[in-house]
Amino acid sequence: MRKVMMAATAGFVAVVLGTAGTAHAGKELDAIKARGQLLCGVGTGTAGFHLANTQGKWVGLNVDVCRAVSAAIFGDADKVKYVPLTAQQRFTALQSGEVDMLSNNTTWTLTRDTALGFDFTGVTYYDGQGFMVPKKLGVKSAKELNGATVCVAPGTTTELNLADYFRANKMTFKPVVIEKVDEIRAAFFSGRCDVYTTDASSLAATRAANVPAPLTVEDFVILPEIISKEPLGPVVRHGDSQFADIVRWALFAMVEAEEYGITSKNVDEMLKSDNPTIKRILGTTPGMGKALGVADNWVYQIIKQVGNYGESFDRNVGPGSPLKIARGQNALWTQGGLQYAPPIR
Ligand SMILES: N[C@@H](CCC(=O)N[C@@H](CS)C(=O)NCC(=O)O)C(=O)O
Repeated sequence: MRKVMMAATAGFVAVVLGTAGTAHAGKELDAIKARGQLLCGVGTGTAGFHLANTQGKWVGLNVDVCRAVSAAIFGDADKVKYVPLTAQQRFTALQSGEVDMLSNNTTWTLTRDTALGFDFTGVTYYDGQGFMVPKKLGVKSAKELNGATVCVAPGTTTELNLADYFRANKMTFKPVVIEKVDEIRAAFFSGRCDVYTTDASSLAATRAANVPAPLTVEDFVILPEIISKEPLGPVVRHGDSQFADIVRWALFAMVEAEEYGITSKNVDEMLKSDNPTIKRILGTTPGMGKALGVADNWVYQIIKQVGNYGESFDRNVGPGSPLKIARGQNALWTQGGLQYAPPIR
């Protein structure tokens, strides 16, 4: 009996060791490869994050995460079909397989990560909920919003935090609940509501890109209060850990590359680096790609075609964009921020 058990244990160990070191393709990854395209669920149109430009090309920080995943899987950042979704539509779209992943300013919460059957793979952008009001109202603080009419999107953490915040501060409000973001913006700018509340990044995007003439940016103020934590990140369905790992490490690779000074401009030069960490990251020392189940030059492809996290941030939402958002909490941990990638080793 003891012998049998030992033999069984040895067999188990052999199986485990035999599989270590190579990733096994899961069903989602197989389907993506067979299709030759990643189906990425994005928002319907928010400057800096996910927006189809005048040529119909999707651009933004969230779009870059889709592109990074595509570069890791296909060696080509362009093998992505973008599926624009409202906040209300996004979870059904992911559950039903209409998209492989979401990269659309979805907040990581416990219930979404568990009961809805999803896994969050990281944080693309650390955000928090804010309020925007017309300057002419003369409001300086969210605490002065008692009785206000508030525009908000359904199926969001925004809606829930709004109710909590007003209740906690013994204030009342009249919600104007609108699903489509362009209709929310139109309602707010036409004065149908006194206040627009959403993630502060989306308020900044809306103020920078969507104010209709003759109104100007100066006619609107974003109030100082941030009433929640909104860690926004990519989401996948439960069931294919390998695909989840690829999405997780594609974003980490962008962050890690920034930390090690690897950019889209210098990545070819960096291939000659003899720094052991950089060699592992870029695959000149092989092994990391194999462990993840992708090509060993996966990070090279991401950085060459998409850029590192800082490049993407600056270009899409930072100083190189109309949004001009400060790095703040989204600075690297080495710069006092929260962006931190575990080591690629
Ligand atoms: N982060 C909040 C709010 C998200 C939100 O309002 N929505 C998305 C829709 S997925 C958005 O960015 N809307 C603007 C757009 O569609 O571009 C949440 O996850 O509930």
